[in-house]
Amino acid sequence: MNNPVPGAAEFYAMRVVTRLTGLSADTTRVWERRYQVVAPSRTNGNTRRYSAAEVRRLTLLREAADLGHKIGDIAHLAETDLTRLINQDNVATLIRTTGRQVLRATEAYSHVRSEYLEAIGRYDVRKASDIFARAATLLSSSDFIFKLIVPILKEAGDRWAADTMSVAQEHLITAQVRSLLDQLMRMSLQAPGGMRILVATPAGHRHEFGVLIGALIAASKGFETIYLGPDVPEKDLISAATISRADVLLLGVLRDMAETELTDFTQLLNRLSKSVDTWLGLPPQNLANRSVPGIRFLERFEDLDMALTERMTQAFLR
Ligand code: B12
Repeated sequence: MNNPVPGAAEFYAMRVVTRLTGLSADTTRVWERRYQVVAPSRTNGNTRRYSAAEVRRLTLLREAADLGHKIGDIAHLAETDLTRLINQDNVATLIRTTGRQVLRATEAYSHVRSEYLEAIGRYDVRKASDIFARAATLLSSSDFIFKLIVPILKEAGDRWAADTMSVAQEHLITAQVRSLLDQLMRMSLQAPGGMRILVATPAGHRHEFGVLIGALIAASKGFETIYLGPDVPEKDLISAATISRADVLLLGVLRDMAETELTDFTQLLNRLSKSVDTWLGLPPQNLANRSVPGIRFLERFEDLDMALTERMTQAFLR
């Protein structure tokens, strides 16, 4: 075939497509041949190359098919209709899987959250990760993060503070959320050359849940997210940002700092702002100096969501 050879950076080979969409190569080819769901370009050697939009479409079709729709019935649907169909079914299925037909969606979420925390309480790691995996496939990423993960981490924090959750159980949850982040990153349709965000807490700050949630939000919005974890020294933050050519460094702090530590922290932020666009997530009552030039302060996850959208729009318009 003499189609223009797509640039390697924008088009995906079958082996990448199967990983991103969760479809086998055979199914992808059958859907293409019988239902013309996508029309990939070909290289000079006649090998298929799929665009990011085609990968997204195949992923949506796979999700809808997993929810019980026949491919013949959905193959012609536009992306927006497919997304609507999947979201409607997700809530319906979530409610059904809880076994209570009349359960309202909010109650279904709280049921799933307690099921998860009970499994963690029994150290039933398999059950707990099954619950996450099921919810992750059934829900939109934003519902999954804001209605399940954020409240679970907050509840875990409260239980830990009330001594009803052990350090080991807290570590289990953290490990599961990290692994979710990995999966989200692998599934994300981030095109090479897209926005990259580094996420960490600075040295001396071990509260990790806030930045983990931040990392999940960024990954779900398509940012290439590099999660460095808690307690990262300044020189590592700077070199990681430089070497990875990150667009944004997202930090988070939770605990208060004494006066000298606050002064040092302001200086750290000053230095970081000269190397990379730095954002800091923190509680509203935290005494950190909010007037450091070049630093963006975020007190709620919604603020982060908005900042990420703004950053994507700027990059798009540039
Ligand atoms: C879990 C926990 C720990 C765990 C952390 C485990 C981990 N892997 O993260 C461990 C055991 C390590 C720990 C240690 C300590 N902890 Co602690 N910890 C907590 C706990 C129970 C939950 C915190 C949490 O993760 N919440 C989840 C976050 C996401 O929820 P949130 O705070 O409501 O977040 C909101 C905002 O703050 C903001 N936000 C927060 N982070 C981010 C990040 C981004 C990117 C964005 C956009 C927004 C954002 O947005 C959220 C929505 O509005 C809290 C008590 C509590 N119930 O909150 C104490 C708490 C935070 N810890 C506290 C303290 C004092 C400590 C220690 C000093 C205790 C000690 N004596 O050793 C050490 C300090 C460690 C260190 N050097 O940093 C205090 C802090 C008090 C203060 N005002 O300074 C708290 C409040 C407990 C208390 N009431 O005294 N802790």
